[in-house]
Amino acid sequence: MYNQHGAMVAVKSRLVIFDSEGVIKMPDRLGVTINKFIMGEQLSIPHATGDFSGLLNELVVATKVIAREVNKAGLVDVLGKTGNTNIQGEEVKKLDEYANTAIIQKMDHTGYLCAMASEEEDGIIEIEDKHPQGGSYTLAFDPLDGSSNIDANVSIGTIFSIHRKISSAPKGTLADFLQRGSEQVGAGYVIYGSSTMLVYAAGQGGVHGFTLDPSIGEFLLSHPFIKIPERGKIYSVNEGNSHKWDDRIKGMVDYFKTDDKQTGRPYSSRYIGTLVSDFHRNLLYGGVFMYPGDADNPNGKLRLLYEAAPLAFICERAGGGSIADYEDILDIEPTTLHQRVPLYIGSKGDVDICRKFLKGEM
Ligand code: P6P
Repeated sequence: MYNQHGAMVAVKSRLVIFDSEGVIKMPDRLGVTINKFIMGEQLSIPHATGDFSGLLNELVVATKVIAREVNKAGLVDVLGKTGNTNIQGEEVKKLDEYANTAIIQKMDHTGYLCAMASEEEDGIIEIEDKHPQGGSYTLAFDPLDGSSNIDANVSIGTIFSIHRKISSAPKGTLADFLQRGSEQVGAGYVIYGSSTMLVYAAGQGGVHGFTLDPSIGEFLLSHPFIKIPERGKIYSVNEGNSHKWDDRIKGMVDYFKTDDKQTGRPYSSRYIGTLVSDFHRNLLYGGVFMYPGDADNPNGKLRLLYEAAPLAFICERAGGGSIADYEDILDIEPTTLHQRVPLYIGSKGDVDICRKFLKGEM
């Protein structure tokens, strides 16, 4: 149940943290702050130095800063465009830029990172010499996913992926980012929606959700040990692209739309247009999100390193599945920082059906 360093286990669905002196009973599972939870997980990792915990806790603060600004959107001049475009050729919104800067400025002097990568930055973000050097981790992130929805007050999010530094160079290099998703040491996302929620998984641990209580400024444990249903009843895809799909994709989407009570079909169509929000709903309710490659964009739209891979890490830890064409997302060897991949992610049973269509077996 626990080792000499302690551990955190679910006992009769209540969370207790064991430490070397004894048992710290949770007053109730809603009273657990994310910081305490992260420390609890660290207790169960014998060789943990505390750097990973420190990194996560600093990142949590950055997301609170972003949440504060997102929640003011519409009241102060943070809406609208900056007039710039990013490497993706997408218009950069003021909140995009704010979120990007908030994470970089919060994380660059912690000493935990060797480098960062952001959807908003062309190359990797070096840790300047004036800051502590020698960090053991990389942080790749999409600072504000779904930003095209900002002005319409539709939920948006931050996605992050953490790898261990593997290069021998003194500073982080591109090679430290181009690692398979299965090598991630942690990943997560924040949704700025009806409430602000942070979901993460680390190491071999489970998937846990925390909801921000604005009255105390703390993320409190609200969804411990999230598991995605084996099959869902929801499919999420932008059918406006269907004229560009090949027959495999058309057959796949038609399958989910076909009336067949025996196999729980038709599924309901739900599409928010913000990846983290569509993913999060399917994680909790079950279902499959699809962003296929098409005639115009054979590799689809979504990015591997800071969108598909971190969500795939979360999904697999929650018992779900995630594939690109028919290769597991977590097995893909990245070649470039901003590479795009087709994405099929969600309930294992539903993703297996996608895989069969992609292989021409259905
Ligand atoms: P489309 C948002 O711009 C985003 O990057 C993801 O959050 C979302 O899933 C996708 O693009 C939506 O793309 O082409 O359907 O508008």
